[in-house]
Amino acid sequence: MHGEITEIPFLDRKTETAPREELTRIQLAGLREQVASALRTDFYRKKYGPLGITPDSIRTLDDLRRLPFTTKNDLREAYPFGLLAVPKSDVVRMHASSGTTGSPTVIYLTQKDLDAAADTMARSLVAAGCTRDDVLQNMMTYGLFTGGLVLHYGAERLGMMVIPISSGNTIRQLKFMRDFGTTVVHATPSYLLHLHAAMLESGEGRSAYRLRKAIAGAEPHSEELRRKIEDTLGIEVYNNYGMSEMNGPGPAIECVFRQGMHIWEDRYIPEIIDPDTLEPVPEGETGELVLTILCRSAMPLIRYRTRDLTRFLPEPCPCGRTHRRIARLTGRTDDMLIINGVNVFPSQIEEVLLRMKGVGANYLIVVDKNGSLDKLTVQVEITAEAFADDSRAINALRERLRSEISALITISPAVEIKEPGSLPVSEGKAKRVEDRRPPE
Ligand code: DLL
Repeated sequence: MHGEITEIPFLDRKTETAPREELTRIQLAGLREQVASALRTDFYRKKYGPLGITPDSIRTLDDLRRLPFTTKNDLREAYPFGLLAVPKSDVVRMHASSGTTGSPTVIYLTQKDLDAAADTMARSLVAAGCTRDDVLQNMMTYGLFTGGLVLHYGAERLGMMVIPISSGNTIRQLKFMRDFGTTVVHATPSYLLHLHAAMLESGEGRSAYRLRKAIAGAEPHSEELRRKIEDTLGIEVYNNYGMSEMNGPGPAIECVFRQGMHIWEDRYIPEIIDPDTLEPVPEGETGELVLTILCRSAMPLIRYRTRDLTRFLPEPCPCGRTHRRIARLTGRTDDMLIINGVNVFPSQIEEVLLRMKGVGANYLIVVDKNGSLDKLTVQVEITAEAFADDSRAINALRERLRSEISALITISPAVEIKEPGSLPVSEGKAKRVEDRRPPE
């Protein structure tokens, strides 16, 4: 299957193939530094102080297991600046993603952190076979989302020509791909399928394009879906995993062998735990990924529970990298939905519904497919009083719900107003989400 692979590209061969002892040494030094940095934040001082955790108390890497976990809820509690470890004047960038409620999850970077994030991203792009001769069209959203700017900086660092077109407007995407000879795209897997459908619709086959690769991430996808995209577009698709808390799209990517994602262990310490017992699972078994970031000074995150389920692939990779690989993500341990690459917590939608006058007792969040893209519908019962109103008032309520939800979660849902008592009432735990997307 890999007979055609003749060259294994590296950005930093020495580090990427470093022996385990060397990686352990780097991780231990990095962890001590992160603990020192953590003690400069209000949040960790409060958490670590009573436990007597100091950099000197970390003697071997095994001591990591004695440190408490950090969760998304902790980030909410520390919002906005409780996890900042440097003076605000040293921060040059912030990014944010969805929190479970109104407060977003925010990260901060100094110039040095930003350089490290760009370098990590460049390393990932090289591992996936990108070169400075490539033209990269970044179809992920620019702004607070890391898939735009963090990937952009990494691609520039590598010397690729970057087209910062951002997401959406498929016709323009195709025109730019054609006119500028785009060779690599960065997009969610669902958007890649959508792109292919639009290509066919435009009457021009894939031969009009010079595309050879896609870097795909930000949402779960199966091996079958990857193959489907590869076959339809005639390109190679590289799975790329990250999260804004860990500086976005850089931490783990597939190398040219495309058999699991190398996680850059000189910059992150990965652990895989049983989400119930919180103990490490035996190497190779599935559990929740826990990450400690070592390449950020503005905002430490130690033993951060990603909620993502994966496993280590213990066999050595034919590429020669020593940084361990993780398997394709298989799900999450919380109720976060990923809709066209955007993270949505049902609690965010509930928050809007609960504060709106006229909204009744029951609601249902439905996620479905519209072609290859995801579609979000919020079905909501309104009160008998509101239901008795004229249709203009009901339409106005629907529009307010739509715009307030979309202001909070950044995607616009369809809102269906329902008569009181018309939505199914579940016995026991209320069922608030119906994910009707077919398993790919
Ligand atoms: O999605 C960062 C990113 C951008 C990664 C571009 C890759 C490419 P968040 O918005 O914080 O950040 O969402 C992070 O998305 O915890 C996973 O649940 C999911 N996710 C990200 N990449 C993958 C992937 C970015 N390759 C959350 N496969 C993570 C499956 C993924 N799920």
